[in-house]
Amino acid sequence: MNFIEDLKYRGLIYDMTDEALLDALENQKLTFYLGADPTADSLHVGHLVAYLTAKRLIDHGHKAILLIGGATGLIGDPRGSSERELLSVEKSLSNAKAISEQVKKMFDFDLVNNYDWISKINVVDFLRDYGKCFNVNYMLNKETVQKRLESGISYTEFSYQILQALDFEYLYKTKGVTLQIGGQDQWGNITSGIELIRKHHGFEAKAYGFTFPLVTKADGTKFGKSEGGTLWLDANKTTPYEFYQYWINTADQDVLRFLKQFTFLSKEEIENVMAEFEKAPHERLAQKVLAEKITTLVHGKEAYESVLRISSALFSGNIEQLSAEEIDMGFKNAPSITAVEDMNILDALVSSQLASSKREAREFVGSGAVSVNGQKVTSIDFIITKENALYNKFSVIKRGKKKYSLVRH
Ligand code: 629
Repeated sequence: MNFIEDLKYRGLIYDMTDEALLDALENQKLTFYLGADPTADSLHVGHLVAYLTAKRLIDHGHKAILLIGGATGLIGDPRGSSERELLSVEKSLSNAKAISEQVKKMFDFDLVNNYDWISKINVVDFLRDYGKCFNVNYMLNKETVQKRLESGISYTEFSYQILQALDFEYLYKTKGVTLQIGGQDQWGNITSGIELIRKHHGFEAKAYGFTFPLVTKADGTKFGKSEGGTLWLDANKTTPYEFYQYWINTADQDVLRFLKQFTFLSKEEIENVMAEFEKAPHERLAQKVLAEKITTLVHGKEAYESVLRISSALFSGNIEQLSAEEIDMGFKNAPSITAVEDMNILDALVSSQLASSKREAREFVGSGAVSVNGQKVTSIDFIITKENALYNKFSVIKRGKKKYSLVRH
């Protein structure tokens, strides 16, 4: 299977400028770029396909430039049905720094920031050199603009496509960039850039674009969100354990598509995994492989191994095998209480929501369903103490097979 067949197999090509791109992608060494606006201090899983696709291109011999939108982030790519709130310059700068560092850890890109050239263009030059190249009717026809005509769009956001277009032209001119990639939502901005390159450099100027489809889920819910909100790539915002849980919970109907788009396994390897998986879907082999690959890529091997230890300790109840950090991570979303002094087991069960009343708590203890730090509790007078806590910090209460709460001392 050649490179293009592989991209197609993974369903990574949604729109493309022309068929000649396929030959160029297969047989030439292109310099391409991908842009990200610093709207937050971390990337999230919704960005992953873009970076993974860039990595596939790099591995095939193309050169990648990651553009951080220091300037465009201050304007706001029109999205959804309402105007974005303006980002402050300080926030944009600090976000840009955080994202650059995150990307550097994961991938091998050259980084540029469009603030470096856009902030130097004065308004007269902007209108004469760039504005003049865009017919308003052409701009109004872009899908992202169309979607906002009813609810309203400011001149600021309306101008965004010109800024992204001039980036492409700037990188074409200064760095020999001839391809821009992005998600489906970026098609209008990418084609604006190609239009501008032709206007400035003549109709024969060769520049390409392609987009990949937005990731969807079979159940119709939005990809990349869980009850805890957005799934960030920053371990301080979304723990590796939460991250892993998201992928391990992938629906059977989605898992093949995700293996293609989110891993570097070959077609043959994916087919082998799927064949095993289909023999015993309840064992979730495909989800396990997916979660392993993507957690390792984003958080590293050690974090992935920690996640496995946490999962198996939560399953077996042998919490005492975990490090303090692992307990913290594993119980982030479990009910927790802070104890300033020793605490009776019944009170702890009730206040940490594992029992609805003291009477119920007594029944749970009486039937042997309760344990603390892996030891079964046999008396309703049992006291939870800081001295007996794991790392003198945590007491983990377990009720039944799966319900946990955490007492922090
Ligand atoms: C200046 C800015 C450029 C080229 C691109 C850009 C950013 C672009 C954008 N991208 C999204 C983002 O930053 O808004 N206008 O969050 C996001 N992108 C990755 C994929 C995307 C896209 O970073 O392209 O489709 C998400 O999958 O929404 O000169």
